[in-house]
Amino acid sequence: MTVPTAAAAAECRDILTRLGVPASVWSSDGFEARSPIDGSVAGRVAETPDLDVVADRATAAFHQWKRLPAPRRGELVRLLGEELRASKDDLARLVTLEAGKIVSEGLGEVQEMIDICDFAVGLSRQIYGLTIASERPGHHMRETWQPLGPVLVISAFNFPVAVWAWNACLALVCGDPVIWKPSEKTPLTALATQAVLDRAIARFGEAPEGLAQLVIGGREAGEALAADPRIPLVSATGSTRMGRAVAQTVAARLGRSLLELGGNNAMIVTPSADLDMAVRAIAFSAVGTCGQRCTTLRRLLVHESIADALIARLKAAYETLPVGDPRGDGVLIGPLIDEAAGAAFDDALMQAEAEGGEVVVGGTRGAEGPGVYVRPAIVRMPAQTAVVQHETFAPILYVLTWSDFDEAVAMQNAVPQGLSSCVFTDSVREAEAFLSAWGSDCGIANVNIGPSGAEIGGAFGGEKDTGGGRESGSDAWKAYMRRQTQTVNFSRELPLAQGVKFEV
Ligand code: UN1
Repeated sequence: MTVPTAAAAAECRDILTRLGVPASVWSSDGFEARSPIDGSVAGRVAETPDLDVVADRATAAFHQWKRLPAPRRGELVRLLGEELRASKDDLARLVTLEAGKIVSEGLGEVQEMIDICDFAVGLSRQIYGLTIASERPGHHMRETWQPLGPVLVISAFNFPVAVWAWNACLALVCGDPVIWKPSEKTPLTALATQAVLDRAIARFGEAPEGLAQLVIGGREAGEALAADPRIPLVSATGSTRMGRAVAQTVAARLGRSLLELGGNNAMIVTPSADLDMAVRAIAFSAVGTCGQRCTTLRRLLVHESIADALIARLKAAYETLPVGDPRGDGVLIGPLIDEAAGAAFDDALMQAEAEGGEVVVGGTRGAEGPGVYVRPAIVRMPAQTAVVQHETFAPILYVLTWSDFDEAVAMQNAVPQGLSSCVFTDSVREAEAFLSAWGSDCGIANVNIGPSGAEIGGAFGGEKDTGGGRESGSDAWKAYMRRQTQTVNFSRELPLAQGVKFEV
């Protein structure tokens, strides 16, 4: 493992200044923003004092924003895409510094923001409804999508800016103001993103005040806003525990929630699989982002005839994985976000061993120091025990074997979470069965690629404990709008539906 070289904090501050975030904002009292690279404190960010004002402003902004034609709203998002392109390197570097992602993944995250901007600009001219045949003569029926109102976006540390962009870009073109409560672990990337957005807003010229607000705060801030009836939609990304709490609060006031929660993603490897490809896919999806993606590969379900050979190849690959300062050339695995994540890694490995698991490789901590660096682990498990059922946000890959393909699919589905899944096979029968109604029960199902690294064009999200929400592409935009069924009578009669007679 390579040790951190230059103090991450100093670099953070340079970038913040370049991106236009004034020092007064990140050098006050409040939340400590630490770089996981070396534990240095990069800034202190004050909590947003008055959430009532935030909700009021968003409500006022809604009344103006919804009157702008959708393609005009799309113009703001187009400008945001331009600003993000101009700031890509700086913002990506800040993601590396604050979330610990390697350089390529930091850049990838900002690219994901740019991609959703492009998608949303196109969407702004494609908010299509339906026309419906009316049973009554001289009547037209149609279904129209209307702006919904302020959207609260609660995002997690692991995709500190892209998940905001998925939500915000769609919300803005749909006519909804956005309130963003980022993870308290990554306030600096949020401030920087807000500064980039502010430049787009200034160029746009007709955005109402309060159209896109940032709220710095902890759990209580998220809870208070989730309970606020002025906010019709709460889109939350994070742990299942957090999502359950948010969903209950929002449901109690009959609000709408869009949840993107934990995953426990599996890969089924069959005897016909191309093992060269499988090894590469496993490495990226199991150890990339240091195992801190909701789409991270956590369970490897291998046919018993190839298990030993595949594990041997993975063990060899894992032994030489470059772990270290994510800014370093060739480094593929940066730090865990904090010591609590390190403790969860240790605890899960201990529990796995107690439940009959055997650590094949990895599982150790790096040199002493404030950054939490670990060697990704592979653990052979006798069954999907309690630890395997649980999402530990760290690079631990559990390996299990099977003898019959139906058994493998049943194993893939036998966990509480339902985000992403995949099969490696050259058999069209197995591939299509996996994608069939009796195949994978997840929101995402792939063939011959890993479970992580989805493109923005598809709807992103999953079933069961993952929360059921869909964000990003396809028709995920409909969650951000209000559906209205409209009936227009252009005749001189007043016929009633279902043939009901009512003469007065
Ligand atoms: C997340 O980890 O919360 O599919 C999102 C992926 C990324 C998004 C992950 N595009 O891995």
